[in-house]
Amino acid sequence: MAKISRTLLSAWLLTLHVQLCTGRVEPLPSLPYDLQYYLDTCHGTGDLNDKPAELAFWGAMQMYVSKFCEENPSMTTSEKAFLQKTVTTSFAPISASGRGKRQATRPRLRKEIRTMTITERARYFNALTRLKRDTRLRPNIYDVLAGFHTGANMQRAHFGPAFTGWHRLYLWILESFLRLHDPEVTVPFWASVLDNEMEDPTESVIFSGAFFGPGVGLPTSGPFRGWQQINPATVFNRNVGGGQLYTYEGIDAILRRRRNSELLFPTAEADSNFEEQHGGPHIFVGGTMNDLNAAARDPIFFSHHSFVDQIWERFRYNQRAAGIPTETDYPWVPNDPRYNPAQSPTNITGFFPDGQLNLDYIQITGYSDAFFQLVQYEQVPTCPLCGGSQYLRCNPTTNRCVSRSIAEMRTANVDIDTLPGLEQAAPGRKKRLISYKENNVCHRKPFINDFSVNRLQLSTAISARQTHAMEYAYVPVKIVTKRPSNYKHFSIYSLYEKPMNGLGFKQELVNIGTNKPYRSCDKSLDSPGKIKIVAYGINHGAYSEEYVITDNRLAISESSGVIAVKMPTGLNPSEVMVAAFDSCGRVCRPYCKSDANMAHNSYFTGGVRISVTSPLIYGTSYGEALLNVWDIQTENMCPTMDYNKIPLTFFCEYTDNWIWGGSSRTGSGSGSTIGGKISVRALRTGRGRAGRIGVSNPRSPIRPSPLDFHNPFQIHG
Ligand SMILES: [Cu+2]
Repeated sequence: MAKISRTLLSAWLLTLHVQLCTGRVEPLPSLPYDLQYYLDTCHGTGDLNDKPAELAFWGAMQMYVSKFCEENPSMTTSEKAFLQKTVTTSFAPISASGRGKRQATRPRLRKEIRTMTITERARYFNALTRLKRDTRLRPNIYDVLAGFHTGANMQRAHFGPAFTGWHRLYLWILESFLRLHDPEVTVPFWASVLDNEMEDPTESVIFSGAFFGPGVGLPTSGPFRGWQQINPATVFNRNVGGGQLYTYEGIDAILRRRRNSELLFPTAEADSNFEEQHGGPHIFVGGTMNDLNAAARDPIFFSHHSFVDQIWERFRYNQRAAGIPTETDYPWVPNDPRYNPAQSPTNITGFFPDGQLNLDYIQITGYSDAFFQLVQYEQVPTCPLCGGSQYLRCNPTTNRCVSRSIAEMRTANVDIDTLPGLEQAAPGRKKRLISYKENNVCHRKPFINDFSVNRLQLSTAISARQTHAMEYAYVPVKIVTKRPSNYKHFSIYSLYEKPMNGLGFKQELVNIGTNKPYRSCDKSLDSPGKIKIVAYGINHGAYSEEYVITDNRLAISESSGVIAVKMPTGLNPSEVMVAAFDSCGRVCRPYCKSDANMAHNSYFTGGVRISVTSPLIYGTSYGEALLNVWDIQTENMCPTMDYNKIPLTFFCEYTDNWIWGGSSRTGSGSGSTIGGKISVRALRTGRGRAGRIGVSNPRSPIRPSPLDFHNPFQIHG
């Protein structure tokens, strides 16, 4: 009897809330203007045939959340003097005034880190640690430099033509400061293309104590052991295994081009989009590196960017050979709103706190040919010798060098856990640390990340969640996956090769589109489908990740997970952007509960508002969220899940639709796709793939840059 009335009640509730996500998890009618702008910029075309959705989405979110970051604190007079002197000295050979008297200084030679000697590696890591302990700038020089890559500077450094030049200058500055401590060191490059050739790149020697330290969690071993004690507020962590490392194919596509406009936003070609490719390793390293505003706290950032710079120099070499003037090939169209004004060739790079120093360098400085004389790169190691490195081997099948794994080195009895000559990273003086305001650089730490994506140690993740139980609300989500179209390992339940006649699968359901996967995706086609769910705060800076397993062998598979969002209060509902991707970077479409029938026209952008109005659909802990949807109380009954209590569902169907639509050409509020289909066809027709150079992209033609409007969410102090 009680059961019947409960059923009736739920049926009534369902009717009441039709067209709404019940339980106060509601889709936002439109996304914030600036977020929509970044989504438009980072994608650029109307469908997902030409780029992995995760890369485009990630880029847009990184730009959006930069507004929650804080800049470096103001400096004392002596700090300013020190910074000014060091930078002026290092830039003398580059700046225009120094042109005539460029000295015959020995070029800084940057090598692949696995081809360095043990001593060279130890000296590089020691110089980093000394910089981290050097309090001539507060809290220390390393952290101040890492703070350059945050907040407003993201506008100057990312998603535009300044990307390559800005990071080139940034590397130069870091290296110049390192050389205060050891005049011989240069920033080695991490050619992640060598790790990408491995069966499992997460096992690479790169993540051993003799190189960059552990790939999962805090730097508890390796060269940066002790960094947490030097400054607990800026410690980094990692969570290797997502995203995609550099591929030879991706690099070749870049090197085939001859103009920067073919590589850089907003006009980059899909297969040679340099900045987008560079995002893959950021996501792969995960943790702090996954958060662009904090990424430079992890020293692997600079070796990743050293490789980015090496690739760019190879590109410039080809430009020179083709007679193209490298210094002036800066893609810029005045008054074209797709170009961020912060990246005009004459705009400041913003490395130094505004108005505090009499020096800054303009964006086009990074395109200077002075670097051609000042920096040299070794080649990426090639077969058969692979740079003579014991950490690399030649794969005769591909004729490419491959990084060795930690296990391989152990088998060969090579010590991979320690690095001789490493200096102890003892904490600096306490007095200095106390004066450091903890929030002075971006403090938007990833919330859940100290477990391995690869191994899926979910229990660790759960305990990590519980430490934050008071601050976060936990929202259950459902994941429905369709068997990936390229999954060939198990054919019994195929929807493609052997249609399941009589089971009612329609062709349009099983054959929707070809969402572009990561290039390295073939390796990740294991039977468990790893679905990553991310939640970015859009009216606050919190971020969380969750991983859910589905079964790729099945035609349709279902699972559930819990996402953490900042706890809403009566006055401040929590607004978040949620998204889910499979391990190939393909996007899953978000639906609200009332759309449980999976009607194809009712997915939405994933922007949701979570408020405190009852009935609460979230829990105050991970466990409570689970208990909300699982009935384990009833005696003598097998636990049952009430799907009505799950407000969000992601359907991983490998669609090629761009789900964060909202093109300005539609005229309506961006992203208001609830109950209305994004007109993919319309987007496609407008999709110009005109000439390689110049203005070919019709997306977001009239949106002014977000710099031009007031930002209601700006957080200071
Ligand atoms: Cu950057």
